[in-house]
Amino acid sequence: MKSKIIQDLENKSLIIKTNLLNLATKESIHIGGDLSSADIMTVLWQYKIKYNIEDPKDENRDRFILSKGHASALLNFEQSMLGCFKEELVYSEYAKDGGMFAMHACDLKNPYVEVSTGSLGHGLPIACGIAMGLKLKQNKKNYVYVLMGDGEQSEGSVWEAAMNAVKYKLGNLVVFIDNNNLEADGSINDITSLGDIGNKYKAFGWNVININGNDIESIVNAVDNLPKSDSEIPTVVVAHTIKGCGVTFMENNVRWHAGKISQEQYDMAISSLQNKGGANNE
Ligand SMILES: Cc1ncc(C[n+]2csc(CCOP(=O)(O)OP(=O)(O)O)c2C)c(N)n1
Repeated sequence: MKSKIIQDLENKSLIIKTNLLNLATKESIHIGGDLSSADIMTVLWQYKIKYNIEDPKDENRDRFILSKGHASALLNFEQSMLGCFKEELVYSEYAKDGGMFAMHACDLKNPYVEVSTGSLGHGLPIACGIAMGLKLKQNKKNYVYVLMGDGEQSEGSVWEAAMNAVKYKLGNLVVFIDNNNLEADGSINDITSLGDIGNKYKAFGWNVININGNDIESIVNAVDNLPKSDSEIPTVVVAHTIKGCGVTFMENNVRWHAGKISQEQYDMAISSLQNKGGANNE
């Protein structure tokens, strides 16, 4: 039987996915990659990350960097669920001029965003700098979490950072890769021929964990068993996911990298989500 913690997180993830679909009736969002990352983000934000909603700059917070910055709507809903701001604000201000929430994560508009992202390949190098500062200069124990896409791995800056994370022994750095096998306009293999991501990181000296990234229990198990932040090897969790997870007509369909949905599509999407409760729920 599933524990109460797992059931609670599954319910929360379902709410987040529903919120994303609600928003997608009003605005074009990156729905496919939001849905593939939703279970990972729910475990991180509603279970794992040490965060003070009263003070987003609290020096004892864990850091989180959304390197796949186009999934900003997902981050917004996770943070509203945590209590950083009201959910209604996301609906009224997302992608609006002068509003708090941009289509890509923006720290100038939203104080709960650690670092502005959207241009792929920048999150990991920035996270390495932050992790070095925390560990080597300040002697702090906080973790630095990063969420990257698999398409994003084709940016060279990712691999420069991957080498440096090992060189500087950044055991406080934990990267999740949303390995949904699709990017904006095609499959990863057709575009970059990435091969086995985990083996590549292993060759660079990382601690590699492979999980089903659409199964809350597997994600919780991974974050419960992370090396201590004062260890010396950075960790990458390769999360095998489905783009559009939970919504049958969006799953593995590159058409739904981004888009707005009609009322009819919304109804279909919600009934699909409720039937499945996400891809791997029993
Ligand atoms: C440097 C850079 N090049 C191109 C883009 C345009 N772009 C936005 S999302 C995306 C696809 C990213 O694929 P992936 O990292 O797999 O994200 P996911 O499928 O998880 O949404 C691209 C190419 C960008 N944002 N930044």
